[in-house]
Amino acid sequence: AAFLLAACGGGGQIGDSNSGNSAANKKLVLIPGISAEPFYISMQCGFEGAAKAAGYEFDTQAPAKFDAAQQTPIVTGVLASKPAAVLIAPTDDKAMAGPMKQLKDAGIKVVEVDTKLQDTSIGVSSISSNNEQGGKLAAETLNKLAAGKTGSVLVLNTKAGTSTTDARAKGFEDAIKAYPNLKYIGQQYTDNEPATAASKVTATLAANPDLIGVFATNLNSGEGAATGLRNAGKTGAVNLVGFDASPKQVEDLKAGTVQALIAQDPATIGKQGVEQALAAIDGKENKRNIETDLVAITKDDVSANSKYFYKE
Ligand code: T6T
Repeated sequence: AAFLLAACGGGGQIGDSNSGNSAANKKLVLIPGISAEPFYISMQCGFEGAAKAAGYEFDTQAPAKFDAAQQTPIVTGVLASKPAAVLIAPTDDKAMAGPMKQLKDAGIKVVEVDTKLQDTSIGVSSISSNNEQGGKLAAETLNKLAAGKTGSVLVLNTKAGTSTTDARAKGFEDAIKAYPNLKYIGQQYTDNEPATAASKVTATLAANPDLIGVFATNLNSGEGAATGLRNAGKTGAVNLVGFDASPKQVEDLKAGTVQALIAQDPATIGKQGVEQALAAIDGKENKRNIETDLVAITKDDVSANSKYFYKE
């Protein structure tokens, strides 16, 4: 079924569907990194709006966990349904190459949205934030928040092999060197589980009582880090810079549990993904790499940046 997502609002009626284009193959499928997650829900809104406007059928199929072993059978199932194009956020920059190549070999156009493979020969286009720049922005923001104070800073990352969060950690690591008062104590992986993020923050605080900053590289690690700081009674004492802007993250920012968020523009990623898919289907030229907006939001400018808040 190709129902427009209720969360998107404005962009059509629930139950709208463009199925029935039987003459040509006019179907697009989106495969996000994980289901029921505000970043990808917002991306789905952009995807559905653009697909509908172009007169295409659309469908979204997501794994329950951000995990290549769970995303692979979804790709295989989509392959059998032979859509004209697939927009996909690969959950691993190497492990998803095989399944995605099967799509390409079957004549299905592949567009990478958000994350991408190391192998650049499978997708016709990759659309994402400049994630390395986002990591740099996080380091600059933590430095401003520290206001000259000395202490340790931690990166809470998700899973190694995720192109986006790896790039954010790298950008952060390179940039934090410019601030000698901020001692970088390395990164810890959370497996994209908020509970793991919370316990890693608590353990790091016990081992490093001088902790003054945390950069959480995505939504789940940020939501979990906020919980960890809350549990340890360190809200506000340790500056937390998160990535993404889920309703919960924005609430935490307003409440002062989180000091800054680096927000992305997932709806535009979904929309541009459709544009690139259609270009490939129509035999037009693709833009191989497309960069979408990033913005650092603090409590002071939260209302001015509401257009960046994600849907859920
Ligand atoms: O940060 C986004 C996305 O950009 C990343 O690739 C995976 O995590 C998120 O979906 C947020 O959970």
